[in-house]
Amino acid sequence: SDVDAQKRASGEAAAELAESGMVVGLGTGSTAAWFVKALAARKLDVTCVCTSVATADLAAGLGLRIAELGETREIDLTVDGADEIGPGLSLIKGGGAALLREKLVWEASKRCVVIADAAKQVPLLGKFPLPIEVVAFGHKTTQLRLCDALAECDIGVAPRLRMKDGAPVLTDGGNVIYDAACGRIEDPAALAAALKSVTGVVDHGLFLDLADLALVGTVDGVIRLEP
Ligand code: DER
Repeated sequence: SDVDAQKRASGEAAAELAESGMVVGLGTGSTAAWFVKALAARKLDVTCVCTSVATADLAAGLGLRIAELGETREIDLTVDGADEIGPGLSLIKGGGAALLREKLVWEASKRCVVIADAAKQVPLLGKFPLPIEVVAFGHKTTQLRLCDALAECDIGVAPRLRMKDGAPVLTDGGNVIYDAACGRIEDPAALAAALKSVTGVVDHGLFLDLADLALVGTVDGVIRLEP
């Protein structure tokens, strides 16, 4: 499909940014998977830090050397997908339930590059439901506090527990995910702060001031977006 071709083109373009000797952060999701495959195909001497068990399994299967976050020197380059790319390369991530490990790897990286198909680029964040990672213990109580925090940001929606096959989706870290269909996020920084202030909230999918470059696959090829 066109979308898949755009994801693949952006992932392959990002793989050209890697060099032997680098420590490379590997993102999670279908676009990031194209990057991992293209990186492995280059047969560089790199050490990879993974943002999910799923990515680690893919990378190991392709023969990439893997190290745990914190066990290497600083990460030179992290490449990862996104659910939305907004103004200033502000992002919504977490569609793949990997946002916590992704954000930890991103914050430990010298350079972060987002890869995506053209549909991910939006004029304002919020159409994609914002993933919020919550400790499983008492999460229904935390959900009530999330409603209050969202209301304080003039977002009158109730976050919904993400389910799969009749059970709550659990992250690699054993937490649950709530998705808030905000619609429009006028002040992402204010919302990010409000969410983090709720006890039981581990983190959320707003990635602000973290992306250094976006490589977006379009019908006319891969375009570069700077913050
Ligand atoms: O979960 C994530 O953050 C992923 O990067 C996701 O946002 C993008 O997934 P996709 O590349 O499969 O669209």
